[in-house]
Amino acid sequence: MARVYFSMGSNMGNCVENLKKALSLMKEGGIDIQKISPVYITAPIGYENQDDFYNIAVKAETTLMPFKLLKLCKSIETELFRIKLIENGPRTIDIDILTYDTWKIGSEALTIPHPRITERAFVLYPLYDVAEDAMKKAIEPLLEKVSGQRIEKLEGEVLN
Ligand code: PH2
Ligand code: MG
Ligand code: MG
Repeated sequence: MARVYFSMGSNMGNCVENLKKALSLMKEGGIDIQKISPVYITAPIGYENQDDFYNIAVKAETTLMPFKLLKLCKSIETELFRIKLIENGPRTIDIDILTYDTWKIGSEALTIPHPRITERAFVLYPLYDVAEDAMKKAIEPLLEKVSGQRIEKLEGEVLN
């Protein structure tokens, strides 16, 4: 089994429902979900002229190898009607693999660890909530650098 951390985001349609549907399709596809972070409402980064995102992080285990896992994530995005019109633009669901055990992969289709983890509050805060101690320690000093990015916990929303 490989330990995998995911970041997920939605800012089109019913975002909480989109996250729930994606999580259930991930389970069906062979991802054993162990911990889901609270939902965070976050300011869009990269392309600003769009709605706020609903972001979460997920701690999971799977026997799927990285490129099979990527394929599953993409197929779930397609199933949830994700259409890519604008780089970093609005989407019903985005499922990003942040880490896969201690693997390092650098291909055009997949970079692991995800190259922009450290720059994004919408990744770091939810990831901190589900991370193991060593990862928490690594994240702590990074939070200060993203303190300018608006992020707010959606109280009361539990996806588990
Ligand atoms: N995803 C992006 C680009 N910008 N901004 C927020 N707040 N949340 C996201 O999930 C997000 C983003 C590219 O995948
Ligand atoms: Mg992304
Ligand atoms: Mg993506």
